[in-house]
Formats: sequence, structure tokens, C-alpha cells
Amino acid sequence: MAEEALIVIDVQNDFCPGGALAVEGGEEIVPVVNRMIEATPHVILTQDWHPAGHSSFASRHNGKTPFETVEADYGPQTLWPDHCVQGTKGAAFHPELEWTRAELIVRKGFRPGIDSYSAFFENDRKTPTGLGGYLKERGISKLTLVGLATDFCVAYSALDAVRLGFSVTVAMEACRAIDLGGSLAAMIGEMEKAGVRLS
Ligand code: VGL
Ligand code: ZN
Repeated sequence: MAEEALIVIDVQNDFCPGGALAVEGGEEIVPVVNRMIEATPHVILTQDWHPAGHSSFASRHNGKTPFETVEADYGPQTLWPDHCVQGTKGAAFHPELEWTRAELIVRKGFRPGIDSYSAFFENDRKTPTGLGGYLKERGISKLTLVGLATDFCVAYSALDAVRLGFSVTVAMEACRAIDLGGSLAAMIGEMEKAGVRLS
């Protein structure tokens, strides 16, 4: 039987208003996500989880400021304010997120030299996090993705999930975007082209 899971991407303090990389309206999705958690048989959360001084932080690059792009050995990398540092309050889940039912928490972005937007692969698009194998082994083939941010971690996860053969829906009302230089429209286009269902 095709089992179904909700994947809740990075609903963490640093991506909500007042956080280090606040996404506008990020906290508004929490009640919507909570209702979906109640209504879905399997729930998996991801947590952006960087060591201090992570290579995606602009503070690590001389003369660079957040939201500039650098060329990493795995391709272009956007630089971010320091965020979601392991063990900090900013890296914790939003206090109202009903995470109790989560069966798995996937941490990502913990390797100092490489970022990981996607819940499935790091930004080289080939180092796996293990989530794809975990879901397949459990017979879970239908995924609904929600969370922050639509145009980065949610979209990259959705694109990788279809590439791995999962049936994927992104519930847009339970996502909010960073929208950097048109990134939201661009990633919506990519998701539609790849066969992600946007609801
Ligand atoms: C994210 C930028 C950097 C995200 C994580 O969760 O979308 N974006 N780290
Ligand atoms: Zn990050």
C-alpha cells in the first residue's frame, strides 16, 4: 500500500520573525502545519543544523555580505546570515509547532564545507541524507511538503523527491518564501516543470 507522509521543512525560530534569517510571515504557517500533522499518518521533520562558522555564512567570507553568491567547489552558493547554529534557540523548532508525533527528525547542513537545502541531498545534489532510503524502506511513496522556505529548502526537497520517484505535493498555504531576486517564481516554475503538484 502506498503510505503517505508529511515532511515539515525547517519550521525553526531563525526562519520566523525575530530570527536570524526571518522569512516574512513564517510564523503564520504554524497553525496550518499543526492541523496537517494531525491529519497525516506519518510525520517527518527537518531541522537546518549548522556548526558555528558554517561555509554558507557570509561572516566566513572576507568582504562578502549576506545574500551574495560565491562559487563553491560544488557550484554557486548563496551566502546567508549566521543562522540555525546547532544547539541555539534559533535552531530550535518554533515553540508552537506540534512536533510530538514526528517519527523522524532529519538534520541537515551539518558538514562545515557544504550546505544542504534539500532534505534528500546536500547542495552538490549527490551526497544523500538518507531520507530517500528511509522512506522507501518504509513503503512511503506519497509526500506532502510544507515549511520554510518555499523557494529554497522546500523547493529543493520537492525537486529531489520527484527525481527519486516519489509522488510529491507542496501545500503552498503552509509555506512562506525568502524570494531573493525572483527565486520564488523561478522555483515555482521548476517545480511545475518537474511534476510537483502545487496545492
Ligand atoms: C534555508 C537558506 C539557508 C531554508 C536554510 O530552510 O530554506 N534557506 N538555510
Ligand atoms: Zn541554512
